[in-house]
Amino acid sequence: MKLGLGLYRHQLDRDHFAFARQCGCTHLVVHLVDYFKSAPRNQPGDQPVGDDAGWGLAGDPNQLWTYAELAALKREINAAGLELEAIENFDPAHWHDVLLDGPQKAAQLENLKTLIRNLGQAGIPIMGYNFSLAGVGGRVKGPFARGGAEAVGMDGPCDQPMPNGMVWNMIYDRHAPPGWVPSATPEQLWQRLQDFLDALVPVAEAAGVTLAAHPDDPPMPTLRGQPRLVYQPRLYQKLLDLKPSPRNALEFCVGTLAEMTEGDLYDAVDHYSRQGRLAYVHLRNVRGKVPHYRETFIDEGDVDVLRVLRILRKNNFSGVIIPDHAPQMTCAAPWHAGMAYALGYLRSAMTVASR
Ligand SMILES: [Mn+2]
Repeated sequence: MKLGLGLYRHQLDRDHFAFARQCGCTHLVVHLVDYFKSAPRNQPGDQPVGDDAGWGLAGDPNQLWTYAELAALKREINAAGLELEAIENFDPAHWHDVLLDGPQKAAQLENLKTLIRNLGQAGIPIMGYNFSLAGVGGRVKGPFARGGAEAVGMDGPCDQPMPNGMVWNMIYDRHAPPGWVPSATPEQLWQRLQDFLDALVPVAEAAGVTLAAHPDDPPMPTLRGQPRLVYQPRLYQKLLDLKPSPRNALEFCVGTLAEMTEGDLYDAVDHYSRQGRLAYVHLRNVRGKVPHYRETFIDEGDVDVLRVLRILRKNNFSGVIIPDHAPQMTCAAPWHAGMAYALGYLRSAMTVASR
């Protein structure tokens, strides 16, 4: 098991790379989507939360991440003494019609294939994604963690419809006509995922890139009137079985699994890690379950983190673990302090779990 840190786009600089090294990380997971673009109510600094208007504007539909850009990023990260393990999340600008089954679906599937080939050529082994219409929405922020540290949570369901031009909690078309995105059925959404995997997995196999699926965060059966795919632990198996291939794998989010209402978290960790299908792991703690939960510090909350690590170790998981989110600590550098705390705890717990 290896320790990693996730960095947002605005954090991709030498200081953040040095910070990761100083915290004992050997690997980075990188977000290239700018979640904070033109978003006054969603300022960079921590994980994006936003409001009903989503996080912000999606990127440039005509600007795919190029091989040159990816290779340069990897070189800088390697020069800082770190490995680039994964890119996390596609930009809604590049795949909105794959999610929505819209008119540009075929062209956008070709774009995603190009992206996967670019990753493979640059030697980046994993592409994390979240096949979701509403995306990570409907959450609240407050002094929920120990000592009043600011964290994220959920206070009941959120089913206000999504405005036209929005998907994955971002705006991809500012000039969309007024109105709401019609609700898909769960069957339609699973079919769209099947189409995505049928198109992408063979390309990922040829490129040597693993596709890694994040579950729905928050794991509600519906959000903003749209169905969700992986909102119970057993539904991850359905995703794997749609396309049996080692390149169809999981961005295994323990915190999100802990927020699910069915099943046993430790059974789920055992079940999926035993199959060798975890591309990488998000590990954080949480108190409660949807639709009422709070993200917490890594050493409070419902999850026995050491027990999770021991199961991963037993099943020979050798990939990267990152704290996907951490509460913001009260100081001049709230994000850094929160992450340093989580990473220090995880580094120690990984040592203990390996004995
Ligand atoms: Mn996660």
